[in-house]
Amino acid sequence: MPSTAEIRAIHDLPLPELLFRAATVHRAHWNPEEIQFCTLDSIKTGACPEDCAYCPQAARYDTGVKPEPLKEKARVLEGALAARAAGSTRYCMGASWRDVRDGEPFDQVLGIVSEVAALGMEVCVTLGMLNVDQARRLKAAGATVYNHNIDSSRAFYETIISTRTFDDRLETIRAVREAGLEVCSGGIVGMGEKIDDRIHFLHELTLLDPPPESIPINQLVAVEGTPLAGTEPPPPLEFIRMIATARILFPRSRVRLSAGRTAMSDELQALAFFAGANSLFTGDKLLTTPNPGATRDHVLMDALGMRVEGALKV
Ligand code: SAM
Ligand code: DTB
Ligand code: SF4
Repeated sequence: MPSTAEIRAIHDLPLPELLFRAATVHRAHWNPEEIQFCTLDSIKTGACPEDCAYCPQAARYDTGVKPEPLKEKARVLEGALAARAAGSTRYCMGASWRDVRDGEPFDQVLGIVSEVAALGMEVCVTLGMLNVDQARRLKAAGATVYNHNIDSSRAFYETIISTRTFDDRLETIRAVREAGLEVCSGGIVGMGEKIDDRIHFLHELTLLDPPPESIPINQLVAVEGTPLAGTEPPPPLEFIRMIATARILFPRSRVRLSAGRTAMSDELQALAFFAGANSLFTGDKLLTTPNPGATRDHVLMDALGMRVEGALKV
């Protein structure tokens, strides 16, 4: 495993060298002309009891997000069908829960998971903390992967979330692994963290054995009403350094260019793909905030001469 000093040395390479190395690793393991399209669906929105400083869905911040109960299955399936038609091969369903509780709502989620899986899509869910038994039930229902981000370094994490610990996050990731689900875990850049926090964040990911199959790198969407409102976005090339370093450290993982794309130019996104990002969220909305729609993303793929990976025939 690389040390934090070794990760920092990669991260700080002269940019052309960093990009060259990342692109070389990328080509050795992936088709660099293809990008996986995923679509998010917020199946239960807002009124979350947690205090994640970045999150518009935390009940304690006045962000204008309208709380909504668990979505009906038919409405989720409509969304999944539309996403599949727009080229998405993975449907990611998020709930603003602190943790999964056994009972009716979780049973409903299991029903939704099996029907989305029946559409031939990879199914990802992110429902907060869970135990091994619950992870096994999700897997049995047809889920492919569970998203649970470590968000940042252990030290910085503790300054942005107080209602659960970094170790709680790692515990859930262990449960997900034990159940045989793939792990999707990444974090957020641009919350005011230092470069060293980003290095420690990547280092924590290297300690997960095996590393996550997919690593979302989000740029903070600074939402009015959250404690992080007004935070300046990170310098664009610092964001690219994170993508490139993640690609070098995790040659076989998907690196997902996640939240924050509405604030990025086409050129910056192209650079992220060159640096090894090979997945994105498409669709008008992430969970509650705007995102470039599928039409925009198809135009981008065409302009770059790239393709959507494995779009299913409908
Ligand atoms: N409640 C569950 C949880 O916290 O694990 C699942 C949903 S939560 C919204 C999923 C992830 O979205 C968070 O872990 C965080 O990394 C990311 N996220 C939330 N708000 C964000 C924002 N404003 N900008 C960028 N990423 C954000
Ligand atoms: C991830 O890392 N990013 C996605 C997904 N996993 C669940 C969520 C981004 C949310 C951005 C803020 C919002 O739209 O509410
Ligand atoms: Fe709740 Fe997840 Fe948002 Fe934290 S990130 S406030 S747990 S929905």
